[in-house]
Formats: sequence, C-alpha cells, structure tokens
Amino acid sequence: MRVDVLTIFPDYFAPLSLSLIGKARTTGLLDVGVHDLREWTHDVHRTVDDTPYGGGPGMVMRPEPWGAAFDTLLPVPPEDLDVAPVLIVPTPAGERFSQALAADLAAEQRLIFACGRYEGIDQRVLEDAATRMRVREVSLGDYVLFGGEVAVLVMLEAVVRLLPGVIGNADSLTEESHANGLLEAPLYTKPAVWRGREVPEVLRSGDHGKIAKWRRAQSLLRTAAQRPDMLASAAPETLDKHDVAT
Ligand code: 6GU
Repeated sequence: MRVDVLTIFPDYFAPLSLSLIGKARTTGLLDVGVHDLREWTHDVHRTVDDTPYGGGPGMVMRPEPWGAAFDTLLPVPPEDLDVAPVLIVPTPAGERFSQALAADLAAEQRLIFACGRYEGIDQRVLEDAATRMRVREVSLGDYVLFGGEVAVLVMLEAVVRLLPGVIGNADSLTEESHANGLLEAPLYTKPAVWRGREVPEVLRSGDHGKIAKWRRAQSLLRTAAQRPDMLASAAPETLDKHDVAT
C-alpha cells in the first residue's frame, strides 16, 4: 500500500518509523511519503491560511497549496475513479471512523491524507479533489483536536495492522474487540495467582468448549456494560442460539 500525508507539521509523523508500522515500511508492505504542505507555497511567509469569508473565528486553509500538492501527487488524473486513490480528510465534521472503514481502506492501493489545521480547509479543495479521487471526510469521534495529524496516526495504525503480512498470527485479527461486533473477553496470563487474585478457573481447565462458552458470555456481559449501543444495533447474526442459557 502507498500512503501520502500532507501536513504543515511533518514532525508529527516520526512515530511511523517505530514498531510494526516501521517494520511494514522496511519490509516493503507499506510505502509512506510525508509532505510539508508549505512546499507548495510561493510567498516569503509560506502562507497556508487566511480569514474566513462570511466572518467567524480563526483561520481557514487557503485552497492553492492543496491544489498544487494534489497536482504533484497525482499528475495524471485516473481514467476511472474506482482505481483512483482515496483522499481522507480528518475532520470532526466527517463520517465516524470504525473498524469497518479501516478494513475498507486496507483493501485500497493508495491513500492520501490531507491534514487540516486551524478551523479547517476551504471546501472547494474537497470538491476539486473529488473530480480525481474518492474523497472521504472522516472523524474519530465527537470531540475536537487541534488538527488532523494525530487522527491520521490513529487511522493509519488501524489500517496498517490489517494489511496482509503485517500481523504474524491472523487469528489476532478475528478474535479482537470490534472484529465481530462485540467487545473481547478479559485476558489473563501467568502467574495463576497475583496479589491474591486468581485467574478464572475455567481458563486453566483445558476444556476448550467451556473456555469458548465462558469467553462468549464475558464478551456479551462486557459489551452490555461498556457499550450497550453495540448490542442494541447488533445484526441478528451477531447473537445466535449459543447465547441462549442452557
Ligand atoms: Cl479526524 N480531526 C480533527 N481535527 N478533530 C477531530 C477528528 C479529526 N476526530 C475527532 N475530532
């Protein structure tokens, strides 16, 4: 997968050299380019923002540097939008990011992230980009960040770990929270007793059928306690006959 990030703070992306994302890059599973948007300014102050038309607080990102940057990253407009990159614009005004969206993005060849700062980006940038890319405005949740940079780190981590070959044991991806519409059961490791607290006996029983049932019950209880919204909106097949007490 090829990923380009446009930002006025490239230093935010130093962590992309660490840990498993760094390894995905050195092994060639992931190719990342981080670009300073100010490279596409021409004035002495390298201006990227201006006051909002119609008034209001703060500043808005001017369209010209973005347009020039997209022209550089995508010099030939794709024949077909289906094979065009996906442009992701992090904004609290976007659709909610989710494991399902991460999985969709992990199936793409090329992603471009456009990190807004200040109050946001001139909307014409997104309209113009949509003639050459599949544009998605994406929000992490109902709170406001200074800019899109940290949100891009979050989204990239969720996407990259789904790329084939990045996580050694693919079972990790199917067992985890949000993989199946429920939260994962609690986890335990050695020692069997720690500060007087015992690991649940069933997990040490070696009875894989009992263990699976216990984990399923714990998943349901935890989801009901922490995320009742997930149970309320669960597809019927998320819950099944195994969940009826016997
Ligand atoms: Cl994706 N970007 C910004 N700037 N703020 C946010 C967000 C994204 N998601 C929640 N708040």
